Amino acid sequence: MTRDFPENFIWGSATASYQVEGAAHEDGKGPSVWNEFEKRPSAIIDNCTGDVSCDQYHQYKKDVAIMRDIGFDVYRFSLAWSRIFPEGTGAMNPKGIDYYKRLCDELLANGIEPYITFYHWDLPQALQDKCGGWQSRDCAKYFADYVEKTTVALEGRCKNFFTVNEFLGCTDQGYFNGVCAPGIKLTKKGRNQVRHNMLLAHGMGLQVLRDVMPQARVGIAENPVFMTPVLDTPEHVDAAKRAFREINGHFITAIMEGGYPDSYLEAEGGDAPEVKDGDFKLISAPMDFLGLNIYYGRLVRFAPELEKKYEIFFDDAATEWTDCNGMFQPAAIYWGSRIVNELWSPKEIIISENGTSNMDRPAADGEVYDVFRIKYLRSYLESMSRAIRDGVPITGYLHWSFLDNLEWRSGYRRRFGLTFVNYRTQERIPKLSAKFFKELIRTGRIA
Ligand code: GBH
Repeated sequence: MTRDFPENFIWGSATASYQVEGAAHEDGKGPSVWNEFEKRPSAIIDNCTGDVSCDQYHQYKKDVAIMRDIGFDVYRFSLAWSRIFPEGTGAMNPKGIDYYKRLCDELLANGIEPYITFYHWDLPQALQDKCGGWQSRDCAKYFADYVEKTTVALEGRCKNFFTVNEFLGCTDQGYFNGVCAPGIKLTKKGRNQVRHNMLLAHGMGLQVLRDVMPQARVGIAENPVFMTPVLDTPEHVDAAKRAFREINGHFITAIMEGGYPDSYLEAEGGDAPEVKDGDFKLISAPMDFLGLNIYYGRLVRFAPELEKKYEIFFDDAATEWTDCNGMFQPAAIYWGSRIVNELWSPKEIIISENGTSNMDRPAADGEVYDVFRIKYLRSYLESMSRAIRDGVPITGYLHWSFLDNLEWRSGYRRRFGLTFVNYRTQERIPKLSAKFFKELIRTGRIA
């Protein structure tokens, strides 16, 4: 049988600190903006908190054993900045960094490479209080400092790093819509500066990593708004590429091209962010890989009658929905990665997240038959395999998520895991999809 994926393809899964660790106020950890935000009534469905969550802080050995059984090459997780630096800056908390050393050691002992995300939205609350968090350029400096000291302290245990996970989830949702921590509603001008400061944090973080660990491999994990052309014809594909580049002008386009595109600057006018000399040299420094979190996209058509010459369909009429209101759009992974590749030819693309949530529950026999997730995986992986056949340099796939966890303001209801979590007992049950994934890794084939 022929393989769908090469021998050396990298398989794994991803989580984030606030979503899985628990131990929110233990061993000297300082509060993050999410620990503060969750106290607001109804900020999170059911008013649940991240205090215990999946308790990975204590359960990590059990979790790594399951990962080993599935056969992961890689586990992508994020560091809780305020566990390592309770004040965000200043003194390091030895117990905090020790946890991540133990986690890395356990992974390495089981043949799994740690892939660390430095920032997955849980800013130390102390920095929010001190300088307004990402409203201040200083926050990028604090971030670079945290990246530098943490990398040195990990003593080479980890070699692959994502600076920032999904800019928008912090910038716009945290500081503009206010639906995520820290729950602030700035003006457009304020928001645009927050966006810029986060880009700068990525750039400064990348630079210090180059300085302190020349052999490190570094990238971002970004989920731009992906575009799928309505037809695979040159004019529609071109329209999708132009739409993609413009709508993502403030993040991925700025990083890959070393500046904000004219369309963004024109649209924002007097609200455009303040950019200092040298910012974009840092922000657009070459990365070793580009991580794309791909869940869904938008349909685009060539529209000669419109000024922009394209139309994006926002009505989702072409989408199939999951039982958690999620979207099923396998084509997004093919078109998302292909368009990025055609626009900027990154050295390497890693699908740093992809997955779906359902109301999974154990059946009478104790197993969790998440057949929808298997359908999802089959379809998205076919789409990914097609991209690879067409020459898109995808080298790895990290499923979101390893286990059910705290889905931000959607709480614990939406279950994204390959592994079921009983939040009362902290029991883990690898779902049917975990077995699917195990076979996929073993054979390199989509079952
Ligand atoms: C990611 O992005 C985050 O990085 C991660 O922390 C989060 O848990 C994960 O997605 C899942 O949401 O139900 O298929 O339509 C956050 C943006 C918003 C993308 C919700 C996925 C739902 C996927 N996510 N969206 S689906």
